[in-house]
Amino acid sequence: MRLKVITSNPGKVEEFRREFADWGVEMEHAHIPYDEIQTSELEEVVKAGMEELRSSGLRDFIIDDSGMFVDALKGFPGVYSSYVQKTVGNAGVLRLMEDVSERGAEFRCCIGCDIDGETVIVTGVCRGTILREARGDGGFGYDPIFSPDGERSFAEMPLDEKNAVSHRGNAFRLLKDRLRDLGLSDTD
Ligand code: ITT
Repeated sequence: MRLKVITSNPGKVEEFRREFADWGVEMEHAHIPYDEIQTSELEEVVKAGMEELRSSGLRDFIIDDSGMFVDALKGFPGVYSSYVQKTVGNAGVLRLMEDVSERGAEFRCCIGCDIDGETVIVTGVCRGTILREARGDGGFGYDPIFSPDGERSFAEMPLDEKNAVSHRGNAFRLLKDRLRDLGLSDTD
């Protein structure tokens, strides 16, 4: 089985490859631009992206729209996570959180998969906290400032440990369940 992972983010491709390595699925990184519509729901972005890509004739692909939702900021940056990361970055988020004691946040990851004529859309969530300073060199994006256990940041965890608890890892597990239900897995 071969799937194109359509993203501008090589970090996501690495996570997909690692997670699907034991499934005999080959993940091919592809840069194919599609519109990310402006809405408050990740699922809506993914649905619209899948329709656009399918109507261009593309088949057997995966897209992923994710965001970090900070409780004290009423869910910001959320669907604006990409823009905020590119503009003010982790330092900007830490500045916004400087005098805030309520540090709760969650990552959400919505994955859309077109496979064998089927469309599957799943969402995974990971609760955690925003750290007081950036820590670690692994991962990408907000990984240095987000911790799922209040101790280590995602950027301080080996990839397998991040996948075991992360929003994307949780979405992977839901996706695998759905692919199994559809009889599309190489394993039981
Ligand atoms: P594509 O849309 O091209 O896939 P992107 O990096 O813009 O790539 P998103 O819109 O899904 O991806 O992500 C929004 C932001 O959240 C972006 O800055 C990411 O780096 C960040 N992000 C997504 N998943 C993350 C993760 O697992 N750890 C840390 N940051 C993450």
